[in-house]
Amino acid sequence: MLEKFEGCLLSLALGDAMGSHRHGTLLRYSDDTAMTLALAEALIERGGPDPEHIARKYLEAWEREPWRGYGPGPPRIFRMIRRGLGPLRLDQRLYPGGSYGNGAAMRIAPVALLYHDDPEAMREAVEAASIPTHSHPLGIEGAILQATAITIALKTPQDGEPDIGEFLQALEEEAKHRVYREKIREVGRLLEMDPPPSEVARRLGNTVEAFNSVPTAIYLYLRNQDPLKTIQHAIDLRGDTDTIASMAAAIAGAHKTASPIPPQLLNRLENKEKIRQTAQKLWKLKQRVPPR
Ligand code: RVK
Ligand code: MG
Repeated sequence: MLEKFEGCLLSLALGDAMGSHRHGTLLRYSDDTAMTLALAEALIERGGPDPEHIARKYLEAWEREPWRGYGPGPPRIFRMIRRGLGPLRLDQRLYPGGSYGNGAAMRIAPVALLYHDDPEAMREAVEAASIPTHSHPLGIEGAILQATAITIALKTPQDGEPDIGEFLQALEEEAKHRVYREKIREVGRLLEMDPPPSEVARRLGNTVEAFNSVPTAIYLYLRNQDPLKTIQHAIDLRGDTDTIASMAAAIAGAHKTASPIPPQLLNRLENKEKIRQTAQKLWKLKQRVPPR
């Protein structure tokens, strides 16, 4: 399980970095990984989800590294928090009903790792991790589906295959909104065909809205399973490549660990050891958090 925790976060960061198309020897990651690490630290420091503490950790991560490539909303929210507002649900001042961008889903992996055997606690923690910047029900539901996919991948034996029917059924049970239920069914139909990347993008989406990227990431994982193949396929889809590659790879890494990734590639990942240590700390914390 420790290797699966490490595989999830390392693949997440590698997908983010490769999908960001920042060329150079160093594979530099973006806001997806920066916020994932901030969320992990918040959970580790408090031993669980405290939404106001999580909001402060996001703010601090942005203040340290504002150049990571954040979406349009979060930096505006962080400036409002600095002015003394919030710190929760300030996205509702920017977008009607809050943000349904994929920003809540892209960073949710630490919650999935910590609560993979407790769906109720996981849903609560997903909400706590989302509402500092993404309080729209469709934004939160995207994060719940991404977290659920990671939990199933964690339970799938490393050398085994996921049962596609069961996998999609478990996701459909979590999906309350029609847009997600329909996209999950579309994932099932597309897996029975061999569609080119352009058709996958057209039918599932490849843009920054959670409902146009989380089901796409789940499809890419189920199609490829291997973390690196998943990332390459995500890049072929174009659009929001860093976040879709990152979310898909987080699921693939939770299933397969990071062991199938060539070491010469993984060694180029920025802050690889810090990411690995974060996974180890979450795993240690997990030993102390018994299922309810
Ligand atoms: C550059 C209408 C809405 C909406 C609502 C749209 C970074 C807006 C990350 C908004 C991610 C966009 C990516 C992104 C997203 C959201 N009505 N439109 N209620 N809610 N939108 O600003 O953190 O890459 O067009 O919250 O989710 O790596 O600008 O950003 O790939 O979705 O940007 O929502 O990041 P934001 P984010
Ligand atoms: Mg990004």
